[in-house]
Amino acid sequence: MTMKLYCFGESGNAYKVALALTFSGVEWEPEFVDFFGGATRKPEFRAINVMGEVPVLVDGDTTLTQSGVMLDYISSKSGKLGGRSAAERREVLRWLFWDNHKLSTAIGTTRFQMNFVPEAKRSAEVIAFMQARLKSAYKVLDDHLSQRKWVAGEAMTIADLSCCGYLFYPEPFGFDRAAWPHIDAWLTRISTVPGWKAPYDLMPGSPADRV
Ligand SMILES: N[C@@H](CCC(=O)N[C@@H](CS)C(=O)NCC(=O)O)C(=O)O
Repeated sequence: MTMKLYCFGESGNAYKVALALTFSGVEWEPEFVDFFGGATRKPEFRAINVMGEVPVLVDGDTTLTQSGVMLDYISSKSGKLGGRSAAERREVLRWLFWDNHKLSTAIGTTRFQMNFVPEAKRSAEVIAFMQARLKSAYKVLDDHLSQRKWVAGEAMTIADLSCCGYLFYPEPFGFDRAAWPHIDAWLTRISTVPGWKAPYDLMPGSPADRV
């Protein structure tokens, strides 16, 4: 059965899941959510996800929210991208939790402030604070990748897909890819895996639709 991913192009959390579906060869289709038109605040969407967040993944009778849960589901169901031993799977989980707490959420908030909030409502202090925290996270990831090709284990896993999700976006959020050579090489490694597409080529909706 074809899985349905509720998503929109700007959502890095949805992009992680779209990459996992694509790389694991699962049949899927996007269901566009008009996030910038307020769709996630409407009762119809809250009936699908009480948390009011994108992404949502539907596979037959199973509805999942939280990108980390979806990544785990896709790797378990497809037998791909999940780590090859119990120790590797724990390492995968460790980086999924770290990404959700320290990397993706901080990038999402910073990028939203810098690009999608009306200019008059942007806060330079919030942006500077978030960017300082993010610099520490980039260093953790860059140092980790200086010793290895993939985030967890000997091959690409869902930990890579979770951590890379926001780093492929073109809008500015204070991330200078050239300043982090190991992250840079790892992003290139991921983007050369067959099937890879940039976020706005993999999911419907982009900032260009709103100009
Ligand atoms: N931890 C969640 C975060 C999901 C999330 O923050 N999604 C954003 C779009 S990328 C959203 O829908 N935000 C709505 C809100 O926070 O009200 C995940 O990994 O799925």
